[in-house]
Amino acid sequence: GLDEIPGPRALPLLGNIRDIDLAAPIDSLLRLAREYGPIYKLSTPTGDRLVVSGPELVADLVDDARFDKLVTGGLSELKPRSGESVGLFSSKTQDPLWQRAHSILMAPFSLQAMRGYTPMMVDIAEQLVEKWTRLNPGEEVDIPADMTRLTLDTIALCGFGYRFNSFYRDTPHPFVEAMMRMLAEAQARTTQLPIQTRLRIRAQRQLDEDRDFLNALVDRVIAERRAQGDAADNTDLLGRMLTGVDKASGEGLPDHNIRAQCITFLVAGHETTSGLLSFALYYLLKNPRYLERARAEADEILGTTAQPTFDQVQRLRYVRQVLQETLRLRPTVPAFNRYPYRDEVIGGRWALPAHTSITVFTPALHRDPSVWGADAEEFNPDHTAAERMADLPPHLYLPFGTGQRACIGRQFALQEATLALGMLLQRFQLVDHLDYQLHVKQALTVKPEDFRIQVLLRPDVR
Ligand code: MNH
Repeated sequence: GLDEIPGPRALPLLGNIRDIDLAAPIDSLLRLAREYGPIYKLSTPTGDRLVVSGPELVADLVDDARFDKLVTGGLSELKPRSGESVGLFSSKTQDPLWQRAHSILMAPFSLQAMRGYTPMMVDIAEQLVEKWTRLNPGEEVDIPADMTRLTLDTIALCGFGYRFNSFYRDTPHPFVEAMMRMLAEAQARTTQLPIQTRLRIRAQRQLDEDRDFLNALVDRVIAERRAQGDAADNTDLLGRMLTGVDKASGEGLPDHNIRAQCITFLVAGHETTSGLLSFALYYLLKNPRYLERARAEADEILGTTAQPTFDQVQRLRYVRQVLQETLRLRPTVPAFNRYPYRDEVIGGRWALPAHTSITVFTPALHRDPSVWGADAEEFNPDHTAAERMADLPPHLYLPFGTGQRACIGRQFALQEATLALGMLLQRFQLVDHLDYQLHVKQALTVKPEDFRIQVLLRPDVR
C-alpha cells in the first residue's frame, strides 16, 4: 500500500512543508527525487501527494484508459460564477463541454493551421526586431519582459484579432495586469486554508472586479465579430470557435465557453512560451558552439528574408531542436497531475488506491541518465535530435503533458518560438555583458529572473 512508498518524514500539521523551498520548489523536488527515487510521498496542506519521475512508472500513468488528468490547484482555484464555463485547461475530461471544445479546436491548433497564423506571428516578431534594432549602444534588454510582450501579443492577435500593442507600452496593458493579479491570487489560494480565503474579502472583491474586466473585453470582441456577420474574417481561433461544430454532438460552443477558451489561451499560451524563449536564449548565450550552429542555420534558411514563411520556419530544424532541448531541462510547465479511475498497480510494484493524487514531475523524468546518457544534466541539442526523438518512447519526454489532455497549443508554441528565435539569430549578436547567472523564478510557470543582455545588429547583415 501507500505506506511502503518512501518520502521525507512528515511533521504533525506541517507535513513536508519544510522540505520544499517555496522560492525554488523545482530544485527541492529534484533533490527529493535524487534522495528518495522514482516515486515518493509528500504530505501537503491540501493532502498527500505522490511525486513520480521514474520512466517505468510514468509508462503506466500515461495510459488514458486507466488514468485521467487530475484538475487541481492553480487556475482551478478561480472558480467561475455558477453557470459559467471553464476553459479546456481547467475542465474535467468528463465535462461534455471539454469534449466538444476539444473536438472543435483540434483542427485550428493542428500543424497545418499554423500556415494561416504565420503572417500574424511574423507581424508581432517584427515589432520585437524593430524595438531591438532601435536601441542605443549600451542599452539593455530585459529578456523575459520582451519575450512576454511577444507571446502575449501573438496569441491575442492569432487568437481573436486583438492587439495589446505591448511593444508600445512600458507597463502592461490593463487586461494583462488584471490577468496577472488573478493568477497571483489563484497561486496564493493554493497555500491558504478555505477559511482564510473566505476571510480575505478585499482579495475576493478584487478578483471579481478583475474577472468582470477580462470577461467584458472578450465579450466585446466576440460581439463585434458576430456583428460583422458574413463579412468577418473567421480564420483565427475565435472565428473557428464561432463557426465550428462538434461532429459527435452536432453542436457548436456557447458564447460563455468561447469566452473562457479565449482567456485560457492567453493564460496558458503566453508565459509558457515566453519562458521557453528566455531559457533558450540563456542556454545559447552560455553555449557559443550551439549558438553558432543555430545562427548558421538561420542564415542558410532565412538569408535576408524579412518575413519568414511557414515552410522556412519548418526547415529551421536545429533551432527547433534547441527549443526542444530547452524544454527537456526546463519544462516551463514542470508537472501535471493524474489519478487512477480504479485501484491500480504501477511499475509492477506500487499499489495505488482509486483516485490517489499523483504528480508527474518532468524535470526529474527528463534528466534520467538511463534515457539521456551520462550528460543528461547538460544542455546539448543533440539530445533532442530528430532521429533520437523518433526512437524515443513518447512517455519519456513530456513537456506538453500526455494523451488526450496534452497541450493543444503545442504546435502553436513551437511554430511561434522557432520563428522568433530564428529571426533574432538572423539579425542580432547577443552580448552577455553581465555574465548572467541563472536564477529561476517560479510562479504558475517558470522563467529566468533578472535576465538582461545587450543586443547588437550583426555587422554582416546591417
Ligand atoms: Mn499548453 C495544456 C505545456 C503552450 C494551451 N500545456 C498543457 C499541458 C502542459 C502544457 C504540460 C498539460 C497540463 C496538464 O496535464 O494538466 N503549453 C505547455 C508549454 C507550452 C504551452 C510548455 C509552451 C512552451 N499551451 C501553449 C499555448 C497554448 C496552450 C501556446 C494556447 C495557444 N495548454 C493549452 C491548453 C491546454 C494546455 C488549452 C489544456 C488542453 C486540454 O486539457 O484539453
